[in-house]
Amino acid sequence: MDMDNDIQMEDAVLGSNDSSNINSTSTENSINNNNSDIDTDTDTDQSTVSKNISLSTTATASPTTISATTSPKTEIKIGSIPTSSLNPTTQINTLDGWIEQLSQCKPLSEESVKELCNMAIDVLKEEENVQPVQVPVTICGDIHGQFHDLMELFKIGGPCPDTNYLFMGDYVDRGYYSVETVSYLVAMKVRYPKRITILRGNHESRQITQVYGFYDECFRKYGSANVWKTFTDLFDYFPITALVDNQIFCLHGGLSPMIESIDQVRELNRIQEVPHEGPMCDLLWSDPDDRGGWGISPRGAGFTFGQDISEQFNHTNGLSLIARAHQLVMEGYSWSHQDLVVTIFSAPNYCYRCGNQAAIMEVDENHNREFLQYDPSVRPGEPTVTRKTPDYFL
Ligand SMILES: [Mn+2]
Repeated sequence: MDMDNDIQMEDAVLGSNDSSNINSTSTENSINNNNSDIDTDTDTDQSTVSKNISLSTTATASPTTISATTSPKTEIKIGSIPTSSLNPTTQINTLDGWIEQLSQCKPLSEESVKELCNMAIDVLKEEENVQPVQVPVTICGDIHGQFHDLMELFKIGGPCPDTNYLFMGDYVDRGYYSVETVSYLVAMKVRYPKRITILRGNHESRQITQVYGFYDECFRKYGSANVWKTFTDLFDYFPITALVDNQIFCLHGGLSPMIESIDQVRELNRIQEVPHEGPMCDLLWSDPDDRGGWGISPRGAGFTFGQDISEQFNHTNGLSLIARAHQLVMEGYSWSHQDLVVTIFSAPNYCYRCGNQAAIMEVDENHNREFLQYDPSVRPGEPTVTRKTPDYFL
C-alpha cells in the first residue's frame, strides 16, 4: 500500500546558514494554526526556514541567573519567590498543584513557568551528557505536543512515579499542546527526578521551534515570547543521551562520525543551543539507513548511518542496543540493523492525520523488552480525521 505522498517520514529539516544548502526534495509540512489541515507547500516552508535563520541568529544561550543591575553583589533569580528558599514541603505542594492543573491541560501562569524552569535547571544541570538510568524503565519516543496522547501513554505504561520513564525528546512543535506537554513533563521531572529522564530532541531548540509551532503557540497562549524564551533556555540543560544499565544507549537521533566512544559524548559541552553541525547536532539529528557507512541526511543536519556503523559502535561500547526516536514509524516501533537499533515513536496519528500507531518499550529487571502499542486518545472537539489511502488507489 502506498501512503499519501505528502505524509512525511521525517519530522523536520534544518535550514543552514547558507540557504542554498536547503535540500529541495525535503517534504516538510507544518500545521496551519487556523484549521486542522497540513500545509504541504514545500516552497512556503523553505522560505519560512530561511526567514527564521536570520531570526535565530539573535537567539543565544543566556545565563539562568541574572544579576540585578543596580547591585552587582546581589544575585536575584527572576521569578516571584527564590525557589531555593522554599522549604521542601512547600516545593512539593507547589509542584503537585502545577501537575494537577497541567493534567487537565490547563497551562501554568507565566510566573509559574519561570519558577518551574528555575527549579528544573537546578535538577538538570547536575545530570550528565550520558545520563545513567536503571532498569526497569519504559522508553518513549516523540510526543510533539499531543498532550492527550501523552496522558494515554501514562495510562498504557502506568503512572509515574510507579513506573520509571525515559523520554527521548521532541516534546514540542506540531501538536496543539506543546506548552502543556513540555510543562507537564518538566514538572514531573522536578517532582520525581530519579523516576523520569527527559532527553533533548532536535525540536528542543530555539531555531526549530520558531518554524514548527512552539514559538507561535507560546505567543498565542501568553501574549509574548517570554515563555518560549524561558523554555528554550531550559532546553540547553537537557541531557543529550542516556545509558540504561550500561547496555542500551538512548538518544533522539543517532550516531555521529565524530563519536566513536560513549566517553566522547561525556566530554561535550552540551549547555548550548543545538549546533548546526558537529557531534552534538548529529546525536539529535541522524537516522539509521539500509545503506552501509555514513550518508548525507536529507534533513540537512546529521547523517545517515549503516549497519556496519551500528555494529562497530555497539561492539566498541559493549552495548546490546541503540534506542532512538526521531522518525515516524507506522507500528510505533521499528527494528533496524538486525536488531542493533530500534526506533520508538510515541505520537499516535502524528499531526492528527498520519494514521500511525504509537509505542513505548518496557525494559524489565532482566532486560526483557516489551512493546506496548496504542492508538490516539479520543477527545471531543479535536480533529480525529485520519487520512488513509483513498480506495481508488487499491
Ligand atoms: Mn526529531
